Amino acid sequence: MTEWTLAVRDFEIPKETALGLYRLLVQTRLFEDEIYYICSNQTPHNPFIVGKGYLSTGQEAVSAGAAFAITNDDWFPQSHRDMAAHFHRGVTVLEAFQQYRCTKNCPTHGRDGNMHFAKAGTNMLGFTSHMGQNVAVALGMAWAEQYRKTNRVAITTFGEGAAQQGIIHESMNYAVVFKLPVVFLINNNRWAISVPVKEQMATEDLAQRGPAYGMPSVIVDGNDVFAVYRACVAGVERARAGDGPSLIECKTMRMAGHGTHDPATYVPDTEKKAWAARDPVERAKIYLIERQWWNDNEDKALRTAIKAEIDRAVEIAGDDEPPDPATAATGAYSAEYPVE
Ligand SMILES: Cc1ncc(C[n+]2csc(CCOP(=O)(O)OP(=O)(O)O)c2C)c(N)n1
Repeated sequence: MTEWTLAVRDFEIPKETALGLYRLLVQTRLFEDEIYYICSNQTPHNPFIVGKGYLSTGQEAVSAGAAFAITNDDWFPQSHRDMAAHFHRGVTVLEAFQQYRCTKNCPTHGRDGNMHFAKAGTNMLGFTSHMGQNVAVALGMAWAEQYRKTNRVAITTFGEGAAQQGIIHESMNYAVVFKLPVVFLINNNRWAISVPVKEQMATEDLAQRGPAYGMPSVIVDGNDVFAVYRACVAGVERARAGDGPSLIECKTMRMAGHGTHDPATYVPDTEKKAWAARDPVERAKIYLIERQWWNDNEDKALRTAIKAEIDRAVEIAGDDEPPDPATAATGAYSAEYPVE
């Protein structure tokens, strides 16, 4: 009988990897807390940030765990809540603030805001706002790598709301038929803007779709960064072995509004409280402290250092200039990668 559960090994994560995951969680949380603070305090006459922030607060472990499970040569076509992956793949805190301001020196040189950006060379791909579309792009990357026999994989993240789109069904089916090296990673954060999961689908779990298409799947605690990491490693190993795609459903919770403009009053307080008790950053810290790999003093020092970096970056980004309109068409087409 075919085994439809993605085989996840319960291995001890090396100390340096575990510490790296935790540092990434703290960096992402503190950065996005600052974005939230700025958005809550800026005025239309004195805006620091262009547009809104779409934060990953409460679900950072999904992005961080996935980012650590692949190499920088692999592809990460991301969702709009993957700040952790951007940081892990080389975006600096300063560049992130500059991107939020759309200034001259930001990674897209003012061509995009904070939600759709990707820094060139990081193998992340600018997010497409039409929910679900970036998953088809992930398939394209995976297919290209399969064609070139490079052994590279793509891991792509999307929400449970996006998962209701037709293109997701087509993409999963296609990936299985052609054994594409792709990992579908769903961040089921329970709300698609104000629509709860039970109003999006009549089943409890998205993971059950995996076997329906012919690929293994697994449900993981999306607030446990180490569990997410192990599951992603399993999916990536399978993809690299040429066995095709897998589906990982991370049960988590968006602890911020849909965007910084949204107070999320539609989420019941009991639900917010229950998930606050499962905070992924705190849980990772406890894991490290239990193993005596970390202590409160080190934690304080880490947070102080990251906060100082954030403060410095806000200052520098605040002085950055707007982009030169004359450069608007520069870099729109790639001469570097002609069509084969
Ligand atoms: C095809 C499409 N329909 C509707 C929207 C409007 N929209 C933007 S975000 C969003 C909710 C997305 O929910 P989910 O995929 O669960 O991601 P989350 O924001 O919860 O991380 C919707 C409906 C859109 N961008 N694209």
